[in-house]
Amino acid sequence: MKIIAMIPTYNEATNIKQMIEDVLNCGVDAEVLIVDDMSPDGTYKIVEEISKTNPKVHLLLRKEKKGRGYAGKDGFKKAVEMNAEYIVEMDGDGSHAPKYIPGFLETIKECDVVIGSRYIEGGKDENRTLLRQVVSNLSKLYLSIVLGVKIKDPTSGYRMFKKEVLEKIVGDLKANDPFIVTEVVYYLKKYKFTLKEYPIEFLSRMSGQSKLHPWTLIKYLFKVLKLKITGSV
Ligand SMILES: Nc1nc2c(ncn2[C@@H]2O[C@H](COP(=O)(O)OP(=O)(O)OP(=O)(O)O)[C@@H](O)[C@H]2O)c(=O)[nH]1
Ligand SMILES: [Mg+2]
Repeated sequence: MKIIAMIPTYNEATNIKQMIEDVLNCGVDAEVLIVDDMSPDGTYKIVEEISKTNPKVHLLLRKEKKGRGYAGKDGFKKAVEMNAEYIVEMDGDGSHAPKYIPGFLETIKECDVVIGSRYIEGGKDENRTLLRQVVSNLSKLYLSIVLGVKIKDPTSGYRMFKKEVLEKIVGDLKANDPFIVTEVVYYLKKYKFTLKEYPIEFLSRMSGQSKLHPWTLIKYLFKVLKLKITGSV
């Protein structure tokens, strides 16, 4: 059984080594696929170095059409090509602790997709900035109203997919930015895949810079509407 942790990275040089080690030691036999957009801080060089001696560590270096969305789509495609049975999507900044992967794996036996959830019993959000709390809660409400999504944590980017799910949806994905997280939820609902939420404690990024800008949040609201009305981002 092949499990691949697909991690998009941009300027995560200070976090990536620890992330890779934590995935490799998470308690199940998982491989790591880092999808980097030529990070100026040299994240990919660190990964390249590790991959030379560890066959479980892979680097997908992207040189064109940079962005979290395109990187995610390419990473999903690559993981499917590598014939992973289960694909875990997670951030490379330490927010998504790999220790939950065994729990995801247990849970996915009963569904198609497991969502790491901050907002169910046992889950927690360490991100104490008021802006992030408000954004998460408003997006949740907004998504349930506009898209009819009933997930408690629909904006979580820490998820495990069965390969068949990604094979079905990957061709539909068009988002160039973090909106891909919501776009995926839209298609999961459209194709009626079964979901389960698994409690996670979301940690603040270990170090490095956030790439989230307020403008992204405003655009987000419009993108959800567009997705609903036109069926595509
Ligand atoms: N390949 C690639 N990865 C990206 C890009 N933008 C962000 N990422 C990665 O996507 C993951 C999520 O991005 P973050 O910057 O942590 O976004 P966030 O979690 O909303 O914000 P903070 O945690 O507050 O910084 C991280 O692993 C980033 O390094 C990009 O343009 N290309
Ligand atoms: Mg983050």
